[in-house]
Amino acid sequence: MLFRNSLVLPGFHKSTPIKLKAVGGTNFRAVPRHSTVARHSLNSSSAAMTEPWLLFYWPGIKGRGEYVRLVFEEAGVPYVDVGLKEGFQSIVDHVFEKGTAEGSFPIRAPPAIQKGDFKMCNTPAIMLYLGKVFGLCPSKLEDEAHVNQVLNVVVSDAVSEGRLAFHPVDFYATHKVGSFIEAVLKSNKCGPNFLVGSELSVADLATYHFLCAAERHYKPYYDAQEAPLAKALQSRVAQRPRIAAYLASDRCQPWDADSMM
Ligand SMILES: N[C@@H](CCC(=O)N[C@@H](CS)C(=O)NCC(=O)O)C(=O)O
Repeated sequence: MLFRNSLVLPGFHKSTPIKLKAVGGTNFRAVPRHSTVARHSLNSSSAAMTEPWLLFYWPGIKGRGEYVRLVFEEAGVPYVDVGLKEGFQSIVDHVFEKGTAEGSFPIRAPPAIQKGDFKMCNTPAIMLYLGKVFGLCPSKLEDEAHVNQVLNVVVSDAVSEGRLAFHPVDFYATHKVGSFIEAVLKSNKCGPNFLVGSELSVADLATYHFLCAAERHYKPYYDAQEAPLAKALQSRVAQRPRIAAYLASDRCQPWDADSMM
């Protein structure tokens, strides 16, 4: 695959003083497979460069963690499978107890990854990120968008909907998305006006509409969520001049009757 040539991970060939022994990956030195300058190098301190990649996922099952393991394994990059090494409780501690601790971008559920002080969760998002870092994603914007599309169809929609056949429980009640959004807003160093940074992004638009859909279709759960920052974001987005004009127009369609849409 041509796009692999852009690989990456400056500093990873150096000896790495890790506290936990990294496993997996076929070639620890390998990482720069090609000597070209990385298309997507890690935007981290040099200290973070020497930190190991950590994967947080439940031990004992493939689960969604498998998608992430496959990326590390194919890239030949060592990683610490923290759940396998330290057990189930370590995932509860790292993801749920410390996952929304102040000082870093909140994570919500496993799988999650960490390198230095950078953490993130959500399987397709992790795959796209690692794909870029490890040279497993094409560089042309439209090709990358198509990879992202496939990830979201396969690893997001299909897995979630398939999983519901086995666990037909109320999604909104169990997934506590409101508290995650609240934690993200609280963690924003630019203030709680937007989810990331100091300007509106597509993340704010998505969150706005998700909250509206939850309010519409899961009202008791929505009302029960103590998420004042998230609800304030929802109302600010609705009041943005272009969004308000759109909502008042006949371009804006009615809700579907029986889904979160
Ligand atoms: N959309 C997320 C879903 C994450 C998720 O639901 N993880 C499961 C394990 S596969 C979990 O442990 N969830 C606990 C929770 O949501 O509280 C992803 O793709 O990573």
